[in-house]
Amino acid sequence: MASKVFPLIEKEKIRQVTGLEMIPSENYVSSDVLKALGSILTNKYSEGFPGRRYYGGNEVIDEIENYAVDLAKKLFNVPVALVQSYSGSPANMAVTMAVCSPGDTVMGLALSSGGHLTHGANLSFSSIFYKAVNYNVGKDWKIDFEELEALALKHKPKLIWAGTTAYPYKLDYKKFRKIADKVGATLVADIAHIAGLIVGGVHESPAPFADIITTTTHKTLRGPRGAMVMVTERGLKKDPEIKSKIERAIIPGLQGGPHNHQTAAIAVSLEEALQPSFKKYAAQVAKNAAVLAKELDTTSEVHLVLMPLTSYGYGMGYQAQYALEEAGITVNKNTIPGEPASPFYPSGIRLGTPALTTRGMKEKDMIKIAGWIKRALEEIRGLDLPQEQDLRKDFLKETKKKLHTNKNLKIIRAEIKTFAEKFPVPGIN
Ligand code: DSN
Repeated sequence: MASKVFPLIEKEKIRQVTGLEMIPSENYVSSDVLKALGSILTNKYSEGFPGRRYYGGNEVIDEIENYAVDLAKKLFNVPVALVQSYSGSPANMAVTMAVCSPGDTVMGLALSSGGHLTHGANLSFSSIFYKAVNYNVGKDWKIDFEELEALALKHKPKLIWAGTTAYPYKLDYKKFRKIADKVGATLVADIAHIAGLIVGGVHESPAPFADIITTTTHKTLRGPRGAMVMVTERGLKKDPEIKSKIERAIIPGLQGGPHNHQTAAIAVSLEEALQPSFKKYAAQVAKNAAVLAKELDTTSEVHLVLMPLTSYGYGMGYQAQYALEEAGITVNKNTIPGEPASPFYPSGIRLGTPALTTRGMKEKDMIKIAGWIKRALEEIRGLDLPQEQDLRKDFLKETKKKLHTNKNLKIIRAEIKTFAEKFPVPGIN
C-alpha cells in the first residue's frame, strides 16, 4: 500500500522551493545529511556510550559515534563532546541536571529579551525544578550586564546560561566569565543559534571562556535535527567528573537509546562544516543579515533580524506573520524588548538568512526581499490587535481569512515564486 505520507512530503517540497524560508533557526541540509538520516542506522538500539553499550551488535555504531565526537572536538576545539542528546532542550536539561541539584538557582536571559525556554522560563522544567532568575536586555536591546551582575551577586546561581534565540547582536563571553567567576557559577554557552557563525569565524568562540557548551546541530550549523554537549578545558579543570555527570544525565537520566541515524547525519554535517566553503557560507549569512536589517531599518551582527512592527500598529506580530506567509515568506512572530502588547500577541517578527544563504542568495537578493517584506507589511496597516482580550482570537481568525484573499499579497507571492525557483534547495533540486 502506498503511504499517504509521500504525497505530503512532495507538497512540502513545493513549499520549501517556491517560498522564502526566513525563520532564523531553520536551514536546508545537504543530500548526504539526508542520506545518513534516512539510513538503516535507525534500526539499532545502542543504550550507553561507545565501548560501553547495554546491547550487542554495536561495533559499527561505536565507530560512527566516535567519529562524530572526534569531528565535534576538532571543530569546536574542545576536549569533550557528547552527541546523543535528541535535541537542544534535552541537551540543556542534561547539563542542568549534571551541574545542579533540584532547587538550585539557574540564571538565563529572559524569554522576552530573546532567551530560551530552557534557560529559566516560566512553565519550563528549568523553572519548575530549579529556582530560575532571569536577566534582561536594556533599552538599547543589548544584554544589561550591570543587572546580570547584580542579580548574580544577589542570587548566587549555580549555573549561568549565555545563550539567545532572538538576539541580533554578538555575545561578549568574557563579560559572562567575569561574572560567573565572581559567584563561582558554572558558565554554559548555548550556541544553538550561532554555532555555524562560530565555526565560520564570524562570532567569537566561547571555548576559552565557558565551562560547558551546548548546541543544536540544525540551525546555522546546517546539520540534522540534534544536539551536542561539549566540555571545555576550563570546565574539566573546574569539575574533572563533569563528563560522566553529563553522560549519566543523558542516560539513564533523561533518554534511552540514541538515534544512530541522527548521530551519523551529525557526523556528515560536521565534515561539511570543516570544509573551507563553510567559512564562506557563514560569512555570507552574516553579510546578508546585515543588509536585510539595514533595509528594514534595524541592525544585525549575526544571522537574524528582530523587526519591531510598532510603526505599523498595535500588536502586529500575528498579522505580519500571516501576511508574509500569504506572500510566500516564512517568518515567526516574536516579542520585542519591552513588549508593548503581550507575549501571546507580540509586536515583532524574527527573520533570518541561514536558509536563504544556503540557496546561494546574496546581498542584492536581500535588498529585493526586504522590498517584498515592506510591500507585504503595508497590507496589515489598520489591522491593529483589539485592546479587549476576549476579542483577540476571533479578530485574528478573521484577519487570517482576509489576508488569504488579499490581491496584493497574491501578486507578491507570484513574484517571489519566480525568484525563489531560480535558487536550488539542496536535497530537492
Ligand atoms: N525553536 C528554536 C528557535 O526557533 O529559536 C529555539 O529552540
